[in-house]
Amino acid sequence: MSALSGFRHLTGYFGARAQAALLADLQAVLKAAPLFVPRMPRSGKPFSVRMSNCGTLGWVSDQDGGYRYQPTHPQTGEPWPAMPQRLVDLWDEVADFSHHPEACLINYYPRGARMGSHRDADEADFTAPVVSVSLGDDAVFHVGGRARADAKQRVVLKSGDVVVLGGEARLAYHGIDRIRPGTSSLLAEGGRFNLTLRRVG
Ligand code: MD3
Ligand code: FE
Repeated sequence: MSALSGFRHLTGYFGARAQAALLADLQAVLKAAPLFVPRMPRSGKPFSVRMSNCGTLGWVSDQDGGYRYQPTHPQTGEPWPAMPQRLVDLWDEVADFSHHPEACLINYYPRGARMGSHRDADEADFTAPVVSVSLGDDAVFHVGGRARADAKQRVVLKSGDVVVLGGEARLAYHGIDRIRPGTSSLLAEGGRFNLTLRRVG
């Protein structure tokens, strides 16, 4: 499907029962590490996406400190909860990498949320892939190339889909254009979760 090397879209990787099990894992994580509102460096403008993390490191952003990984939740000050075994197993199945992920960034998209085009460059080690899991409503995702102006392709990410971003795709511009409300019944509250497993390096 993709001309971009290293982009793998595994549609329907998790079936209904596995999605429900992942959601239960996720709810336990969020009880210990509640979703927070990340803010843009300098401007302090809030993201429309809500975030949390599990694993030994988590990605955070605020007005004063900017984008970074840190071992604790920005509001509770507690260490991030451990990564659920089901996610470590997924990494072992699809990542083809010699070390386990350190971070799992949890993004929650309420109705109307989006994520502008960006590259993930806050990690030191770009040889490791990023592995993404979608849960809940469909998302219209775009992925381009290493330059912001490169042609983009659009892909619909559905609940249970896994995307592996390695090789060239690891440094490609990408984002979420919109969520399609009412397309999944997995989340009682609607919206969409995306989990990204990462090596920070
Ligand atoms: C392509 N998340 O957390 S997941 C992010 O659906 C992020 O929440 C989106 O972009 C989401 O940074 C997209 C798929 C994804 C994740 C990481 C990538 C695509 C990527 C890294 C490099 C290239
Ligand atoms: Fe990203």
